[in-house]
Amino acid sequence: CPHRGVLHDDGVHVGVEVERPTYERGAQGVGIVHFGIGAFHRAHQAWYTDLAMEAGDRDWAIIGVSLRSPAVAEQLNPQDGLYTVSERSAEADMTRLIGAVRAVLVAPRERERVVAAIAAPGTRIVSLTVTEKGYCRGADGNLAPALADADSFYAYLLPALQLRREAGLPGLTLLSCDNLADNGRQLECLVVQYVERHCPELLPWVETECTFPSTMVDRIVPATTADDLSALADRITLDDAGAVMTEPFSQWVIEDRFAGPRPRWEVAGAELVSDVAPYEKAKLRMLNGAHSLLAYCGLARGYAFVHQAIADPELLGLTQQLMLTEAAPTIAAAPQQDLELYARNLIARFANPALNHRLIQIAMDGSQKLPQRWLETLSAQQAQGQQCPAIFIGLQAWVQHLRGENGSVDDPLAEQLIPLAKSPNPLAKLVGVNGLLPSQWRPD
Ligand code: CS2
Repeated sequence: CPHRGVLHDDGVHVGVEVERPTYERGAQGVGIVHFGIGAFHRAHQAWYTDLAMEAGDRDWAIIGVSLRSPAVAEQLNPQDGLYTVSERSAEADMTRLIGAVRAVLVAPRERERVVAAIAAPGTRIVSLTVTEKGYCRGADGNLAPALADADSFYAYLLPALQLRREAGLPGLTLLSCDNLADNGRQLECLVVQYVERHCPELLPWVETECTFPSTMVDRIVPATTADDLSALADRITLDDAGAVMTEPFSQWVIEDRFAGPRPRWEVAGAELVSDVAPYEKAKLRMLNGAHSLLAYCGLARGYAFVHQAIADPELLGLTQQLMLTEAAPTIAAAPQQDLELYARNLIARFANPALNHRLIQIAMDGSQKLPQRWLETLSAQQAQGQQCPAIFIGLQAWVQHLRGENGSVDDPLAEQLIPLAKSPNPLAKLVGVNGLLPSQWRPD
């Protein structure tokens, strides 16, 4: 459309309703390298970093790294890293232009640049949203050497850490922003195992100079569709190939354990705490647990979106049961946490009709998600002699999903899981025997 502008650094003419950074982007040094620059990072950590820069912080620009696909680099680099975040609700859409991302590297074809970016003196934080499977864990939760290959983030991190040590540079804060229980501890164990295997002499330096804070990250960010892009372009009279759509709500709780300086993310509402566990457990078991329940049960009933599934009175009841009767009693809440209020707010967020959050997006990678979302609740309740009927119904719907009843199955363990789901007595095989769940779920 000839009337639409294009995003780039010199002269961004966006409509008046679009908020935009007032800081000087060109004057910002790079402080963060982020692995996995998908829509979630752009609507969450990069958004917080942008607002910290807006509040006066300097030199926290982000180099984004894609481990596989060149898609985000192709969207953002021609736009000088600029993109918009739109917060959508029934009432209105609010759009902000984000200036925090400097550039996007495609790791397999820019190996040296990725390593150099992490090894650069200005870099102090390496953050990750590589999804559950990106951590390359085996069934026992330890590093699976066969998975942690040259294309995993470990292969870029290790040489960069070696360069930093040789140059006498400070260590890094390695910040997992994925939906794993104890994500900081898990990342620490896995990185230590990788370093032990490939360069044991670096280990003492990693252990003393680097930190691995745990985080709870929360913002619902559906995959952007072509229709979203064209509706946005009409509204802001600008084509943005990297636009992300999200909800007004956002939460980031971070364990205050940094190896060096950090942006003041708290100016945008991040909470720095000494123990993330209660927030992380509530989020994984209540929000994500409910999401997976709505995904498998909702798809089975023919719904496509979260807001449709939660409008079904039976699924609403099941979701409330999972959150309040099954998950909440397994969580030792922090004094300021009110889990009933949390559940009410989650239902309202799920009902947001403007988000168009697809159930099939949530249904993917069940083998990686269900241990921390359902099985930990189930195991804690079983230890008290209690059953979890809502989770049980969810597990049955997951088996149906694995049998292909909602279309093809997108899961790294699909090949192993599908035959089990199709065999007699599938749940016992899928979830473990004797009512005892291993802390890391094994498919066999
Ligand atoms: C969702 C999450 O796709 C999924 O599995 O449950 O991405 C969820 O939207 C986020 O964790 C919300 O913070």
